[in-house]
Formats: sequence, structure tokens, C-alpha cells
Amino acid sequence: MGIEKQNGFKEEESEFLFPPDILNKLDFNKSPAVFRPKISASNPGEEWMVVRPLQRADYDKGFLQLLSQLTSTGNISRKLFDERFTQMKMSGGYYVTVIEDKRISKLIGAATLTVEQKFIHNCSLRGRLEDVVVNDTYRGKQLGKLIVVTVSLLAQELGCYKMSLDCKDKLIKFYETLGYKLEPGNSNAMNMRFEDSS
Ligand code: 16G
Repeated sequence: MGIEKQNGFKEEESEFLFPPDILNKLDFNKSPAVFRPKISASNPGEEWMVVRPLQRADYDKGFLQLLSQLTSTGNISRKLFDERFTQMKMSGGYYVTVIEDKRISKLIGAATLTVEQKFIHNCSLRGRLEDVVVNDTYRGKQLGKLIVVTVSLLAQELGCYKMSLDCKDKLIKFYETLGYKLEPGNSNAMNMRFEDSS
């Protein structure tokens, strides 16, 4: 099935936001995270699970419902989703990565790597870990670890000199086990909010 665009251009719903191969090549031995049992992006532990880039069709696979477990998503129409997907793909630097339960065609985990281009550090790149969410009915399958380590290794693979995140205080310990550190004197996240929510 395809989506008919206004300009008549047909885009496949299976279209990926970024090439999937790069995820399967990630070397999980490079991460300080300990997995018991051992799993990775290419071998997530269950044959019904897959770790892959976001697809256009994920609008129908509960992507937004999953994100709403993290924060407010607002009311996003298919058209709006589709436009944002296209913009992210065209601009590059957006690596929205998901875990799907293929038995029910539903997304059960997601995390985003965004890559910022810099002048500093010899025109380097900085990664940001964003919008990490796992469906809590899938507890005990190491999915939080799996999705965060996947995008963190991806940042390293893409040449980022560091990867940053902000999170709730209660999650600090979790991220520390995956290699993130509160840097002494340099660990504050500050926000200026321009809207209540939407
Ligand atoms: C957390 C998320 C951030 C997300 C924000 C949404 C991680 C590591 N951090 O800080 O990515 O955008 O929550 O909260 O997932 P907000 O709606 O209050 O901005």
C-alpha cells in the first residue's frame, strides 16, 4: 500500500526514516551496559521483536500512543505526522529508533538520537538522546537498556564526540549503568518553556 502525495508522488508506508542496516552493525561489546541475557539490536532476545528505524507506517502501529506515555503529544493527524516524517528525513540528523512487537504490529519502545552539527571540537557532532519510552507491560525484557544503548552506539558510530540527555532524577542511576555521567560542575539542565503544553 502506498500514500498518494499531493504532487502525485507515491511513498511507500514501509519507508524508513534512515537506513536500517546501520543498526544491525552496531557492536554492543563497546557499551559498558551489562545485558543478562545478552541481547543486541540485531538480536533483541525474542524472534517477535525487531529494533529498527521509524517507518511512515508507524502512525498505525501506536507510535504516538507510545510517546504519550512519556509526555503530551497533542492531537496529531496522519497528515501532520507524514509532513514531520518527511521534514525529519530531508533535513537529516534525526534517528528515531523503535522496537516493534511483530505479533501484534505495535511499537513497544522508542528513543531518538538527534545529531547537531558543531564548529567546536574540529567541526564535530553532538548527539542528544531524546524521547525514550518503553511500554511498561514489557518489563523485564531489558528494552529500556536495549533502545538507549542502540542509539548511543549509533551516535558513536556516526562520529559524535559526546551524547547528552536530560531526565528525571529517579532515572539517573539507570543512565549511569549505561555509561552516562553527571559531570561535576556541569550537570544542570535548564529550560525556558514557551507554552504550557500541547
Ligand atoms: C525527558 C526526555 C526528553 C523529552 C522530555 C519531554 C529522555 C532521555 N528525556 O526529559 O527527551 O523530550 O522528557 O518532557 O528521554 P517535556 O514534555 O516536559 O518537555
